Amino acid sequence: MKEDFWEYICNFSEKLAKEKKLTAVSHHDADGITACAIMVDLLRKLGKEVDFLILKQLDSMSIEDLSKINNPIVFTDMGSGQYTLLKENKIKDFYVIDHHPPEVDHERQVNPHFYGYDGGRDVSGSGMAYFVAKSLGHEENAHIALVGAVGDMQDSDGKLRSLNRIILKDGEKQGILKVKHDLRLFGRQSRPLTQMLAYASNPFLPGLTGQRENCITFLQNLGIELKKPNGKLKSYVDLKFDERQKLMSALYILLLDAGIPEFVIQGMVGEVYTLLKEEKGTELRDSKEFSTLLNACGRQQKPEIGVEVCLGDRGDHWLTARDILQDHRRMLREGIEYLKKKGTKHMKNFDYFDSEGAITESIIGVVAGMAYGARILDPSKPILALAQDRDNPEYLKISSRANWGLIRKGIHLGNAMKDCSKKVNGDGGGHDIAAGARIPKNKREEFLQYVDETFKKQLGG
Ligand SMILES: [Mn+2]
Repeated sequence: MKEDFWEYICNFSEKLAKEKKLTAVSHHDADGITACAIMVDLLRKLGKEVDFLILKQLDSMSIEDLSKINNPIVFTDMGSGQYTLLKENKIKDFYVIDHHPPEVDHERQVNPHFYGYDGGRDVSGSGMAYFVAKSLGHEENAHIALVGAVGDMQDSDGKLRSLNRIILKDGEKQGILKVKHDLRLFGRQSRPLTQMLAYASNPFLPGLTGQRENCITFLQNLGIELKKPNGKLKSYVDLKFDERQKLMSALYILLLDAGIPEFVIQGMVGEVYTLLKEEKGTELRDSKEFSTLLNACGRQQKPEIGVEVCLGDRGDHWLTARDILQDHRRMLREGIEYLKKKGTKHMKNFDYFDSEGAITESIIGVVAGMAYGARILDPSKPILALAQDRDNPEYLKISSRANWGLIRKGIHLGNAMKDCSKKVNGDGGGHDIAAGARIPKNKREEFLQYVDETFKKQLGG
């Protein structure tokens, strides 16, 4: 790490450590939940009085809850982009540990952007919380920080880099993390082999995804036993080295034959991070599955359960978290079924579907993303998914998704959502490939028209 950045973190931590009582406030995704847990654990170990609060987002609505807090707040994975909002609402006593693009520089904030690091790839919110903890002598949550980085998909091109790499090395040194080059399909720990293949969506496996019978034949043809000697179904991690090799090359050939671009196939193999202190065959053993469990807790409005699991609870909270994950998966399956049945509506430059209350706003973006991966949606156009706003029935929540092919042609969903929502008195924004908006219900048609025109312009038409 750059020396001046480390020095800056140490100075920041010194100030933070002088407080007696703090409230940690964080974001409801895997990165936010892990960041919060790292902060709570640190402050407890330093003998502070600490409680925590997880928010869906820090905006003009949620900020009201914060004005009731009488002690200093420490924001993690949020706060850098909301400096004006905090000031306007007279929130004065706060610290910010974040990796999102900052509005302003101030001495009670740590943010990697000021030191030339990329908050999208080099370090996550949980990573920044980890470095604050490390500067105060606590390195024991490297594995939790890594789960946050993976949750923010900072390993999406096959490996973690830069500051994330330092965290990984710290964890390896302590014997709590192991990195391996291996198949990166979801469910390598906790799902039976056939399920891992049948539920694969990143990448979509032609002929296997969604087709359990085919998966069984596929594995049998490779001479891979589906069951362990004790009769239980095997997971990927139960396979021997040569079986893994066989399966990987068979999948590689399958995708090549189906004309899937080489770079997509390469993303299927890469670094996987194992949490060595966790029980084998559980979601907690694999960083990707762990982060999915936490995201499920957040999306199902029970992020506190995720925080407790990160803090080490393997009793009631852990059991609840597993139930939440099951519910979450069922809701996603039902969402996809609903979408399949209902189909999409077409504009010139995008497709859209209105869930009309059948899919909740908290998972509709995930459903759209999965349906894209599984080719249920036309990959040649962006998709907009409409859902009822949870907090205000007069509003619609819009989730939009695109893919790399569309980005290369000029599509930028974040810009489109931001500009078009503003025109109808809503708000919105996000990344090029995934973005969202919130608009008044009665402006729906107008908004869709604006978006169509904006995409046309983006595509150079
Ligand atoms: Mn984050």
